Amino acid sequence: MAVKDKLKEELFPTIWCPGCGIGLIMTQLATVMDEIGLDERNTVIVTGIGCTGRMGAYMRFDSVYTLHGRTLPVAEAIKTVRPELNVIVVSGDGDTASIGGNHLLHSIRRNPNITVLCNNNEIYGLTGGQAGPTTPKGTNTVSSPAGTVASPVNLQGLVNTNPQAYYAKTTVYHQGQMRRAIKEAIDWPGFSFVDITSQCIENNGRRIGFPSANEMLMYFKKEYRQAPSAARHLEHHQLGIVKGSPEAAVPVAPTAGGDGHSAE
Ligand SMILES: Cc1ncc(C[n+]2csc(CCOP(=O)(O)OP(=O)(O)O)c2C)c(N)n1
Ligand code: SF4
Ligand SMILES: [Mg+2]
Repeated sequence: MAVKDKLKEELFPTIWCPGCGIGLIMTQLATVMDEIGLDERNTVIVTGIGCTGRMGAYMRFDSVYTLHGRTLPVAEAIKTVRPELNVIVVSGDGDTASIGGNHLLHSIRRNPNITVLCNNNEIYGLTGGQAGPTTPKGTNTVSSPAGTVASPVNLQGLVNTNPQAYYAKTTVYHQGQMRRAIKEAIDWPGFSFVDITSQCIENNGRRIGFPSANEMLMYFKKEYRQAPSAARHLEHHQLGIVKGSPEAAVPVAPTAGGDGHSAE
């Protein structure tokens, strides 16, 4: 098999704008799938609504194009009835953490063995550039022309409320690191989340001052730095992986004489 066999090239060009970061994620995901032998017999892709959600249509896999924000319950249901399948969710920041935010909280704590790739372009791309849950404070958007007033949601913090989960931060510029993170996340025996900073040049980038997608990529190159490998927490604009432990202690039901925690 080859990487291109994972893609429905007959449907190209894609619907995405020239310079959009989503295609870079799709290519790296297809590369990893080829490397580790994922195909339409052993893997299903679940996507949400938004520009990111169109990825399922371009990959040669069975995929479910769910309602907006509903990727995670659908993915968990598939994993429950077909545990032998690899279940990979591909979802935008808005889909994952705004309308899908409540599902995100509860998927994290249920710890299903699924992988989430979040295309974090820090905007509602499809609908024209409204502020989303990860939009940095002060950003000028269609829905906040004077700058957003709210702080962005802390995806790392949310995922790491589950000590058994896997969280990785990467960008579409750092393709080798992105591939490593996607591969490890798919291998992880529990909830895994890859938070991928990318560019929406059409409905965000130009408004905030980037003349082209390339300038956004160069910004990611300049701004993002690798965290020390032993880091247990990634600082702002640090790339890296924070692995929980599948054996980490989690609260368990109290028993007479017990302390309410599993043994460490
Ligand atoms: C129930 C519902 N509410 C709102 C919408 C409109 N809508 C479609 S996509 C979207 C946001 C997409 O943003 P994101 O998930 O970040 O994806 P992107 O387009 O940036 O890839 C919204 C609000 C919808 N389709 N369904
Ligand atoms: S609107 Fe933004 S996120 Fe959507 S395809 Fe265009 S560049 Fe990509
Ligand atoms: Mg988005």
